[in-house]
Amino acid sequence: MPENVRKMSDEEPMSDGGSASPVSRASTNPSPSAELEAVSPKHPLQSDWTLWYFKNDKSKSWDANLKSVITFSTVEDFWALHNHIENVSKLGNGCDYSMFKEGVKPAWEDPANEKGGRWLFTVAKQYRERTLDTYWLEVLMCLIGEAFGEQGLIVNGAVVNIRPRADKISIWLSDSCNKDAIMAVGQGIKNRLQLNDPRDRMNFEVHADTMSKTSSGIKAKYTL
Ligand code: MGP
Repeated sequence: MPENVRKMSDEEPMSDGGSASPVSRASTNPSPSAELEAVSPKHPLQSDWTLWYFKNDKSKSWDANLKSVITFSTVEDFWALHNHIENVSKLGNGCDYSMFKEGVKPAWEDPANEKGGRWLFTVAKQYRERTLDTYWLEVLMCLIGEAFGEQGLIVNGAVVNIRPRADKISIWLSDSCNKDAIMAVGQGIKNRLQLNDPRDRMNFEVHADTMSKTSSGIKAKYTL
């Protein structure tokens, strides 16, 4: 495992109780031996990615609850990570996973996000067991596979929110004005996840609107 990839077990926020820990499914260290790596080198990704975990601890601020877990840069380390952590459907209510390009924090305030927005869709609670894990994995594969070509340069990352009413998956973009690129990414996600039912609506929301939203909610800039 490259030196910049920290082991999941090194992370302090993963070890205490409360909401489900994303590492509880792990029983062995999946990193391949040095010998195996020498014979069969790992396949580098186009970008390095960081997994983040948000733990719903009401005694702490939003920012204090958000922790980076691990950064990876190869296909093999992505799968090792995926096999190592808890499925999203098993996380506790109020928890999130985020995966963002290295150096970008999954927060509106990050300079890479502040002028951007997100494609958002909800997954009804009754589909958490059946489809949420598959949707999230497909979104992650679109990200690490840089599946949107040139238009995908505006992709910063993705977030899954586990919430009591309905779970949410969003793809965060650095831009909220370049309609062609925004629509291409949104349509790419819809196609990949086969969100073909008219009820499978995706909304593009500008982060600046989300930050200042009132209880009445916000108006989507685009829909698909
Ligand atoms: P949420 O976790 O994105 O959605 O935001 P949730 O829990 O479904 O709530 P809803 O308001 O969308 O119905 C919940 C709260 O977390 C926000 O109201 C903010 O207080 C805080 N929060 C969320 N995000 C993504 C950010 C962020 O990027 N920066 C800061 N400072 N706070 C955030």
